[in-house]
Amino acid sequence: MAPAASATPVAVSVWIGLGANLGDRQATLRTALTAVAGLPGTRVQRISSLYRSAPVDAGGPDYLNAVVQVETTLAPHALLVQLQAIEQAAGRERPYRNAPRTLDLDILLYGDQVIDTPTLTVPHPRMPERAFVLRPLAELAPDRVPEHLLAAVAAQRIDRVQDAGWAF
Ligand code: PH2
Ligand code: MG
Ligand code: MG
Repeated sequence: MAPAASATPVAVSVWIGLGANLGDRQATLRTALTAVAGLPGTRVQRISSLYRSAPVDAGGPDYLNAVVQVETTLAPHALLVQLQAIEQAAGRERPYRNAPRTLDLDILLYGDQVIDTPTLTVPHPRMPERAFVLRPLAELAPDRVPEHLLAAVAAQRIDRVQDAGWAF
């Protein structure tokens, strides 16, 4: 039988990467998590540890990075628009590619979907070469992070931040 027109959209598990290397990085990431938790149709499932990492293919101060797993009924591009609004609210500027930033929110995985549009590519295309994505993602979704990828980025400088204040 076909679903009723008013059927509730199915919630999908989505993993979002968070990064910041300007300003009060940890405060910005916390505020961003609160904003993500408040998005329509969205529930935070788990948050990874906090990591400090050297900039990859970029300059500026060290980054703080983490990954959050949500369940959301937002469609991929609708979620992207919402995440960009949260970046804007954090004072994000885009003077050049990979410029230091107050906040970066990237959709890493949207369920099992493969998305290739001019504005959104999922899985995130540079994920496999970035320890600052793979390490926190492996905490939450080890089945999505093969060991050989972790081994390949083992030389990148990244440290888990021991900070009780990060626990939510
Ligand atoms: N983000 C980038 C480029 N380089 N390096 C680290 N360590 N962390 C990031 O979040 C990051 C980066 C572009 O989004
Ligand atoms: Mg990014
Ligand atoms: Mg981004």
